[in-house]
Amino acid sequence: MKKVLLKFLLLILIANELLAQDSISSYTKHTYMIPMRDGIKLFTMVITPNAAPNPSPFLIQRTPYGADIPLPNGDSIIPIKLMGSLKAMAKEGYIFVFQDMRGKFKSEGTFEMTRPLYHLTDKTKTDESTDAYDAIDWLLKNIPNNNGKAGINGVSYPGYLALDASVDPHPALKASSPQASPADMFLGDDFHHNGAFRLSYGFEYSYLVENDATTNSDFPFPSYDLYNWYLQLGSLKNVNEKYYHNRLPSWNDFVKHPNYDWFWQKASTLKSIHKAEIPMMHVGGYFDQEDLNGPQVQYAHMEAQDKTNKNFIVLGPWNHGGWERQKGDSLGKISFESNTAEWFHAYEKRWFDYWLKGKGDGKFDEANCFQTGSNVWKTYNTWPPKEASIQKLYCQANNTASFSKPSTSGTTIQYISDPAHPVPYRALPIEATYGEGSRWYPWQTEDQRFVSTRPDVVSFIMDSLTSDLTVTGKISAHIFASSTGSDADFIVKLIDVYPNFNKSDLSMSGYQLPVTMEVLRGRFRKSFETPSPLTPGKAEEFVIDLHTINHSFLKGHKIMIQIQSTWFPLIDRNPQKFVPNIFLANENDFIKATQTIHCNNSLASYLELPIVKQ
Ligand code: PG9
Repeated sequence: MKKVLLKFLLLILIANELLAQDSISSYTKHTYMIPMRDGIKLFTMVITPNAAPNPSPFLIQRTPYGADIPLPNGDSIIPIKLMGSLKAMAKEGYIFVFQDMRGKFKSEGTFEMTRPLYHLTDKTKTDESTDAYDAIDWLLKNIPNNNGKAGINGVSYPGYLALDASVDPHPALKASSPQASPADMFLGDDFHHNGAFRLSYGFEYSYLVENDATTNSDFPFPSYDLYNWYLQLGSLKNVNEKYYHNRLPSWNDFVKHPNYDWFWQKASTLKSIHKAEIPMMHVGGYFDQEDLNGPQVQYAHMEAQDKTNKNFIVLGPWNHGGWERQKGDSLGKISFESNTAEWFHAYEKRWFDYWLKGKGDGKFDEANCFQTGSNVWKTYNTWPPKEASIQKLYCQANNTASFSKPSTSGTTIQYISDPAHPVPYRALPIEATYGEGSRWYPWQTEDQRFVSTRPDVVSFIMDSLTSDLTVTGKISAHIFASSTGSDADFIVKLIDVYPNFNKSDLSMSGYQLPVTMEVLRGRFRKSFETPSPLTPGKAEEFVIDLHTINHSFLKGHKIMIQIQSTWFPLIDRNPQKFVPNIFLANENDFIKATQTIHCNNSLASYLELPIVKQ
């Protein structure tokens, strides 16, 4: 996300010669060090409209990535190229506020990764919620011509900060839009998914924000393709021994807290943020490579207590923050046939205009969820829609998939999973996550044919569909499997296989689009708090939450289920032998294992698909 933030801020800087172009107001930059309740001062850039006819509301973003822009205080600027919805909002006189969070860039204090909401249990403590509160309080009293109202939004870490700000909010904070915000870093966002450690991301991101408080840092990799670099790294204990030398707090916490203990639970917004106190619009992308889960689970969690209808969700066909800076008309090779980001910008403006300026009728649909495949925006009164009928798509032993339960007894499919030759999660080269030319951003739409023929990846494919089949809601996988090892990862993908021959775009012939995919670390199959070994050779059920989707598999396409046990270096290698802490495993703990997937009438592996009429 870092690159995006920098670009965003630089785009505010537009030369004065553009001044007379249209109705856009000119703005002035001022910076302040705003005192928090504990005396720590936070760097804040305030961009105020020069000739706003009426008092304006604040729209605030707080960030770990650097809030300032290279322009002297008091300079006049024209925000003609602001990103996303801010550009349209700027025409109408919002006061834009960008603040460095505690301990980053020009702010004082100490950075703490996803700082828990300490004030909830100890009123004397500060956190991201109290910092937002104190900043708003100061802004109201010190920035002239404000209308007494504030909104907050942001993508990813700034989205997480918007979510935190909405807890015990300042009375002037009238609306919040956390976008691509993580919710739980052990269960399903940046650092772990279902307990499996996201190696390349965890390693590179902790360096990015914690190597140097005053800037963003890229780890100095000696090579461009990092597949082999990560493989040669060997056991994760080499990270501190060879590179970090216990210097990065987040890496040390990964090592110290390999299970879902108090540390992860205290930082989980699912444990601390239960209801919408002010209007909330959660925004997420189905192909978000960093925080796909957060918006979905946080919305669902808060919806359970939403008695006054303040909780809303927008889901689009986007990667991480894809609605901010792109048109949203495509991702990788997949077209969505319209500018979905532009649709969202207009919607977000309408949202904040209503809550902060009283403009519009205030009628917002509960859920706006783009449907991929058919490529249309859909609205829903409940999300996911209740009318879906759950059908089980079964894996069959001859590598087929069908909606009927296998009738044969004892049939299984086997593959050998070798941590010395892990399956790459995307086609090589694997560039540094935020490095030059990185293909990290669209990887979740990548054609899976690059691994489908590997012997350690098994596929189950349906016949071509004779009519469209729309799946709207939560997908879950129920895989019955055994292993010769005492620990194992299972990665499950739901794939849309395009027709074999596409005359109008040959390169899409037979394309294997992963509609959704997820990993489960086997040791956590019964409990994320207390891992337990597998019994070699004993079949067990592995239940994997594959998130909420809205996808039409079109007539002529095929549905495919794919299963594998490594996904490297996105996910660290499971030693496949149960060890107390994988971060401290020895090299000889990593062993080959034979995985057996059961597809028979007594142990039938399947995916649950919520099927709707359209
Ligand atoms: N995915 C990033 C992040 C958010 C929150 C905590 C840690 C990392 C981001 O893009 O900001």
